[in-house]
Amino acid sequence: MPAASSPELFQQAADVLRRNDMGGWTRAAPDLYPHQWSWDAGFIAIGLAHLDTGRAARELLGLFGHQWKTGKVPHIVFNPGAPPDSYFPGPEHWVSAGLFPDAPPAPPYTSALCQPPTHAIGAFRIWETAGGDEKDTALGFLRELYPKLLLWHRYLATARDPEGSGLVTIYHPWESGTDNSPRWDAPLRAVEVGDLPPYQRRDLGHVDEPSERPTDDEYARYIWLVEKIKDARCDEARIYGSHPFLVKDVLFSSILVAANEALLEICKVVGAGPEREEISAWIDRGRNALASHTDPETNLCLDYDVLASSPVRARTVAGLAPLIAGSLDGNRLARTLDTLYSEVFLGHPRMRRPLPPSTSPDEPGFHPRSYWRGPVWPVAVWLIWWSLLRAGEHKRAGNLRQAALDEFSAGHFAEYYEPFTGEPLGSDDQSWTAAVVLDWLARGE
Ligand code: 2M8
Repeated sequence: MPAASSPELFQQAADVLRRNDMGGWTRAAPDLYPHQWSWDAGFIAIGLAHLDTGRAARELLGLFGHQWKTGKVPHIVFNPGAPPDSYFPGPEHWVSAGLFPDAPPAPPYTSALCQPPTHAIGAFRIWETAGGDEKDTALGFLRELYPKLLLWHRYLATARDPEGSGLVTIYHPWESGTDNSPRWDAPLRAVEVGDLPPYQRRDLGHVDEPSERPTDDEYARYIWLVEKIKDARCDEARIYGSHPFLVKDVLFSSILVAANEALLEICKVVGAGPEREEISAWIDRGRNALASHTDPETNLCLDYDVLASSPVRARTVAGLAPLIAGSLDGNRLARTLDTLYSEVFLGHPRMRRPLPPSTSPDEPGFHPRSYWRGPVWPVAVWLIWWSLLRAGEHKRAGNLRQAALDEFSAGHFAEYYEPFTGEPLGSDDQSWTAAVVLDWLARGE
C-alpha cells in the first residue's frame, strides 16, 4: 500500500478505532485480541481524544468500572460477546468472580493481572485536548475518574511494592506488556512448570508465522504462573510469599512515575489537595529507584529479579525507563540520549529508520520478527517521543515523530514492525497503533 497523506491517514486511523469500537469500549485488535486490555485503553483514549471527548472518557471510565476492591485495574476485561474459542486464556480460564474475593462480583469477568498504568496519562491528555464546549465534559470526567486513579496508583505503590522501594513488582510477564522480551528469559527459566491442564493456544491462528509470537515453552510458563495466582486466590501477601516469578519492572515503574505526574496535574484541575504530598513522594521514590538501578557500564536501567536477588541484564527499550520517568538532570539526560541514539538502539546500522527497537539488535535474545524481542512497536515509540517532548527535546521528538509516520503510514496499523525491513507484523488494525498515529498527526510536532 502506498503511504497515505496526513488527512487520509488520520481518516484511516479514525476508521480503525471506529471499527474496533464495541459500544463504549475498544477491542485491542479485531481477531487476535477481542477484549479490552488495560494499558491499551490508556493509549486508545489518547487517540479518541482527537475524535470525541465523551467517547474517549468512556473508554477509561468503562475500564475502571471493573476495578478490583484492592484498587487494581485488571489487565483484561473480557468481552462476553466474543466467541469462547477466540482467545486463550479467556474468561472461563480465569473465572475471576468465583475465585477471587477482591474481583467485581458480576460478569463481565476480568483477568487477575494488571498492566502498566497509562490511564492517568490518557485522562490528562483528554483534558488537554478538549476544547470549547467539550471542556465541561472533560472536567466532569476527571472529577469522576480521579478517585479511582488514586486508588489504582496507591495499590501499585503498596501491594506491588511492599518493600517501599519505588519499583513495582510484577507477577507475570503479561503484566509488563512486553510479554516475551528477553528481560524475562532468566526469571522465567527459573520457574519450574508442574502439571498443567490441557489447553489450546488461539493466538497462533491469527498470525502468518508462529515465530511472530511467544514459543510453546514460554506459553507453558505463562499458564503455570496463572495457575499459581489462581491457587493463591490472588491474595497479594500469599503471592508475595510463594510465587515463582517476582520481578521489579523498571518500564512499568517509569510509566507509573509519569502517570503520577499526570495525576498531580489532574489534582490541580479537580481541586484535590491532601493527596498531593503522597503522590509527590511516590514520584521521588520512583525516580530515585530508577537512578539506582541504572547500570553504570551500559547506562541502561535494569529490572530486578526479587527471587534471585539480582539485576536482569538485557538490553531492551525498558533500559530507557528513566527518560520516561522524566526530570533527568542535564548530565543524565545527555547520557541517556547518547544511549538511545547509539548503535545499541536507534543508530544500529541495520535499522531501516531511526526508531527504537523493542530489543537491541546486539542482544543475544534479539529476534527481528518475534513480538517484543526486536520489532519496533508504535506504542513504545510514542512513549519515547512523548518523553523527549517532556524533556524539552523538541527537535529530536520532531524527527522521531517524522520517522514514525514514515514507517507506519501504509495503512496497516500493525501491532509491530520488522526493524530492518519495516514489514508489518502481528495483528493489523491494532487499536493502539491507530491511536498513537492519530496523536502524532493531531499534535503536529
Ligand atoms: C499482548 O499481550 C497479550 C497478553 O496480555 C497476548 O499476547 O495475548 C501484549 O503486546 C500486551 O502488551 C498488549 O496489551 C496486548 C493487547 O494489545 O497484547
